[in-house]
Amino acid sequence: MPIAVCPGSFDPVTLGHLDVVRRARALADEVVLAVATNAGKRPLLDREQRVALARDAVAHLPGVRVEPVDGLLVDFCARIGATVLVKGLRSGADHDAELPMALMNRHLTGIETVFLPADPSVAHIASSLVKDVARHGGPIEDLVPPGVAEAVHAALAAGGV
Ligand code: COD
Repeated sequence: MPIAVCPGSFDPVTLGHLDVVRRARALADEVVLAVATNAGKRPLLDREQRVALARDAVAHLPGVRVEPVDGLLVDFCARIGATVLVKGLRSGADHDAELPMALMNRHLTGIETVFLPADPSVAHIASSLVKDVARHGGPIEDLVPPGVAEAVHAALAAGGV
């Protein structure tokens, strides 16, 4: 059975990400949540925080671990013997953003990407919207795993954007 990698920025990890990870685990013996850098996004949380929050969030899931990724995602996958990437799709916009990455990753090493349609119960959740709601004083506790809301509020209070 393959090792699957669920990559993302996880700034912060949300209940939507966790749903994808859980469902990926049903398809693979081992799932690695890979905390990578999206060159197009400036993160609110530093990578150590994103990794720590994701580790707490998956601690109860057997066969799931969290790793930071430097450099190309496909090189990380090759190093750990992962043969498939698993990503969630919430909308046509996600598809348009994800398809070029899937094709480029396959061009680079032949790795395939499997897309899971977002579960309707979490399809409205995006890390960027979670941060925006928090910035404007709205409630985010029911969008993220325990402990994440506090970390987001603390980062915003410290001047993060
Ligand atoms: N329901 C279902 N899926 C969801 C939900 C939800 N509510 N929320 C997010 N997702 C999915 C997203 O569609 C995405 O597939 C994944 O979860 C991660 O989302 P984010 O926003 O945390 O992460 P991104 O999109 O910023 O991640 C981009 C990467 C970091 C994976 C990418 O930039 C990358 O691979 N970087 C490493 C360097 C590299 O290899 N670059 C070349 C890429 S071709």
